[in-house]
Amino acid sequence: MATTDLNAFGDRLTLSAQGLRFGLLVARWNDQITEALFTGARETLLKAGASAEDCIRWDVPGSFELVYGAARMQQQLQLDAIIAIGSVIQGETRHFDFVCQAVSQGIARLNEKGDIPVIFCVLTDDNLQQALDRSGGQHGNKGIEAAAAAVEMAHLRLKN
Ligand code: DLZ
Repeated sequence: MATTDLNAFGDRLTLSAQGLRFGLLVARWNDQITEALFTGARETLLKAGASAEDCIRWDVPGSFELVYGAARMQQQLQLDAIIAIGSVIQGETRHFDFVCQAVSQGIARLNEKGDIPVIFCVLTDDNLQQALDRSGGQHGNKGIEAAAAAVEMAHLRLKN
């Protein structure tokens, strides 16, 4: 499947999210983008049968803090999967590289060591247009794809 059609992942989701509990962790940096990703993810979970009460949202300042937030969610909440939502956009400094590296490696570590799967819903783009294109624009919404992955991983965890 072409990765440019992010909405198709939601269309292909056949597993039910009924009775499952999800943590949605939202970074405030580039909130125009992260709110759209959150909406896409939440609506997909609801459509798959999750209840609104079982979609628990926490906010963090930026993508760098997603790792800490996800670790606390793993420890404190009874969840079936966590979706870490962020948007990192290239600026003039090397900050982009450090944030991208920290959040991707941090979330990978949480997946290795923790019991609850953490889905990487972090856009890492060269510019705002690329982020818009992937948060409800011409390439769909990565939040939808992330929610479909969360449901699948929640089922995998329960089965294995
Ligand atoms: C500082 C910073 C910069 C420059 N850019 C972004 C960004 O594009 N996306 C994002 O989510 N966060 C950014 N941040 C903030 C860091 O993630 C973090 O919140 C701060 O460095 C404080 O630890």
